[in-house]
Amino acid sequence: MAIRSACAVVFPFDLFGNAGTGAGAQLLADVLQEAIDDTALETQPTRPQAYTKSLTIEEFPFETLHDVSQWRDTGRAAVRAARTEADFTLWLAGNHLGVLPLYEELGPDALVIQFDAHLDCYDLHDTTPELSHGNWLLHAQSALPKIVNVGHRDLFLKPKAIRNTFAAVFPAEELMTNMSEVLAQLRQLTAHAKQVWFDLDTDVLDPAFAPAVHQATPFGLTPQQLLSIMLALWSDRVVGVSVSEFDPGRDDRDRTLQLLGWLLERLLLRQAEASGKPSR
Ligand SMILES: [Mn+2]
Repeated sequence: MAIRSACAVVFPFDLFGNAGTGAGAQLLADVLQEAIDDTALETQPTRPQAYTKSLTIEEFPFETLHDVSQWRDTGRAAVRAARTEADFTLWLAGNHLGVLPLYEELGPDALVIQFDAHLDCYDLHDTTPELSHGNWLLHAQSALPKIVNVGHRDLFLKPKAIRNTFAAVFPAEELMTNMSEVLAQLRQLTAHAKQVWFDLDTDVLDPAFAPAVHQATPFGLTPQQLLSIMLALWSDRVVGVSVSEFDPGRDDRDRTLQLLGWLLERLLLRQAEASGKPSR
């Protein structure tokens, strides 16, 4: 089995909303580094060996004024470098705004399945007109990918405002009542995409399972729903996964950390193991 390479980019940008989430990106990178180190020490054959040798981790700090002012250019260059070096990219962002350079770089040929409680194209009275974590989808400098939201709980936007930004949206309540139909529609959408990206804003999950977020919204997805959708839609056209909005300072006994860490390891295995099933 050919080992496919993966690059994890740590992009702990968390300005303009939900400061503290940068530390979440760094903590998830620590989980991956621990998986690499532990696997290297293991003398028995284990499943993580399928990805740990070909996984690299690269961090972009935001510690100086220069780092911060260049964040969008740095982000786009980081996406390009990761996608040139590896078959698969993990993008560990601070707040959700930290995936904007990624979306711009993916461009209109890609399909993004975006798991988010919110539809980040808000233009309401309490949203700042400047770029923020709540309106970043309105601030792209180049053509965005086709975006499909899964799991939102928005109660504000009218269908026309949603259609301007999203190719399709599947609110969480639709998943609860009609999961198989939603999956069928998602399968059809992904079947026609050249490249598929999964973008996970941690707040898509119900706060009962993932409390470490700033905009905790009830009636969210269960971890089981999230994993089953991701695995059902997985194919070799899935080129990457991003995670954002995890603030460890708001976590409860590391529940969110454990959940996201396990999920990342599971998805790396899925990407590395040809069949996606554990070898026997
Ligand atoms: Mn959100």
